[in-house]
Amino acid sequence: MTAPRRVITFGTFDVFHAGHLRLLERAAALGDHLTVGISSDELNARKKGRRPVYPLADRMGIVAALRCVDEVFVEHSLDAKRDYVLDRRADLLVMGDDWTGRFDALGDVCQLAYLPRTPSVSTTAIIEQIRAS
Ligand code: C2G
Repeated sequence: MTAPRRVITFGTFDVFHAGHLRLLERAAALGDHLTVGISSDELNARKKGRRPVYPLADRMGIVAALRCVDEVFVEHSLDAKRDYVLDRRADLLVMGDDWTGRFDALGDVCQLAYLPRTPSVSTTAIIEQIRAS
């Protein structure tokens, strides 16, 4: 099997941290072009019950500035993944393993990889730590 050329991944990337970076670096290493869908503020509110700390424009700017990322776009809906994958001509969809199995239905249009999350770091834990200090 030849290595997939175009990789796509999705996330909120709020209060950007080393777990996010490691996921993006590993996703990029699986192909030679990485597209990242960044959840809109409204989508994050629906997914996690709160608006992100960093607004969409800032989250997009941070992710777009990374050496391993080639392009970013706004992810408005979890249910539009098939369209996003086809529009961006992605060969491989990468997600952290907290999403394992969730997008298997897309197996007819792209390959799928669920990578292990980096332990002991999360946006929620950082927010709680700052709140408690
Ligand atoms: N991640 C990780 N290790 C961590 C924290 C996050 O590998 N310690 C990964 C997640 O598994 C995800 C990516 O980093 O693949 C982005 O994380 P979030 O911003 O929390 O993404 P999420 O809000 O779950 O959005 O369509 C899917 C969603 O938009 C994913």
